[in-house]
Amino acid sequence: MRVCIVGLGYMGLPTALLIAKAGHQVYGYDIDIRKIDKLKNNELPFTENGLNELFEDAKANFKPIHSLELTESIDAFILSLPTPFTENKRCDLSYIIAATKSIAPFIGEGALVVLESTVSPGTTMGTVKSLIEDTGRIAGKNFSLSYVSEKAIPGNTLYEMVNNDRIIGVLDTESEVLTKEIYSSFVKGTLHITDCTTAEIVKLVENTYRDINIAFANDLSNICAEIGVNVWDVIKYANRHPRVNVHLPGPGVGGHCIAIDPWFLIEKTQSQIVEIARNINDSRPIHVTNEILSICSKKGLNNPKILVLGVAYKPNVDDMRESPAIEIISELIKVGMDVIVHDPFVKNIPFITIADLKEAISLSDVVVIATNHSLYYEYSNSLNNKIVIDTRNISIPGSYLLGRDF
Ligand code: SAJ
Repeated sequence: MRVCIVGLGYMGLPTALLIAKAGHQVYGYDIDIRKIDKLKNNELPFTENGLNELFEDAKANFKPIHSLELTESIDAFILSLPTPFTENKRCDLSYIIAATKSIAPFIGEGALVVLESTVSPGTTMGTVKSLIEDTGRIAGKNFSLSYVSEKAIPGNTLYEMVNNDRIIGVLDTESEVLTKEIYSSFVKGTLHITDCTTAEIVKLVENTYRDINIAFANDLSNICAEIGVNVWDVIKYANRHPRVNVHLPGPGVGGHCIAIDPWFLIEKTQSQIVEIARNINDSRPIHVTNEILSICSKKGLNNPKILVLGVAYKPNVDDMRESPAIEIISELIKVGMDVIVHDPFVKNIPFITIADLKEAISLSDVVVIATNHSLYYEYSNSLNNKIVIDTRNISIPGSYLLGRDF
């Protein structure tokens, strides 16, 4: 098949290369001209485990393009575009709308359009379908349509894209046949077929399930601290039950998925539990900040130097999108605290950063563990004479531990 991927980001580019490696002729389009130029120069625009090797294997069938005005006809377009989060907590479809309008003139008779982005329910059968139909074609008659989400996690993207099951939403039988022809060529997991809106909701439910579970763990950490027991032990032992899987408490939920997708799920409807969970998790950075301030004041510290360890939203990645650490640091600075930060992965941190961890520790009076990067476990002994506030249970004797002490 001749497949055109629109949007060569963290998901779109690996998908394009996997399809190309499987033997299809793939065209990769992105509005970012620099990205296309890089790919044409044999350079990848970002790193991911195994991506270099995949690029080598896929090159013969992969063509980065500056314009959608192709001479060859395309059998399938795959839209893999960002859906930002608006200020009023809604799914911003502007990239999808623009991309759908730009591919619409090139959708030939019988071609397939696949939406891969995370969207609010009904987007494929609503916005995408009607924008294409505005050009005079009818879905199911002149073109096919489907929704396919991915569930890959940074660092393990390629493995998960190939091995995870896929939930594929289709308009009709022809859409199913064409979509399976593409995805069965590189996915080893099972392809489950349903309708487009169900598949969109499934993607949102996966992350909402985790958000609600983490909110429960966070609530539990408040309960345990009030009673004076260790929430980490409580969860560890509760999870010995074969059907219990309580997630872990922490300073908040970061990243561009779990902190956002639940809002898309309830965009057109209402749910108490989803909203409560979101609000519990969103309130965590402030809860932790207040606790840091209260510990400093209890200890009689006047203008202490506070070192925050980790600004990434989770361990061993360089991604600080929606990171709770950012909010904690900003709040501390806002109330006049003297804050320095360290992170072994994140570049261009917008706060005073000390690159050398030993030096950062020696400069500080109070150390806040915001992210459990592996490196910090090795340094737990160097923190002995510091006031340590641990939000991730990295086990430092004498520390103030979230879910036991606050
Ligand atoms: N967190 C907790 N407690 C936990 C687990 C996580 O506080 O028990 C926090 C983390 O510290 C982090 C945030 O939640 O700040 C999210 O981290 P994560 O690793 O759980 O999730 P993401 O956002 O990196 O990736 C998720 C994954 N979804 C699920 O596990 C259901 C991934 O599979 C998806 O591909 C991704 O969202 C996505 O693209 O939707």
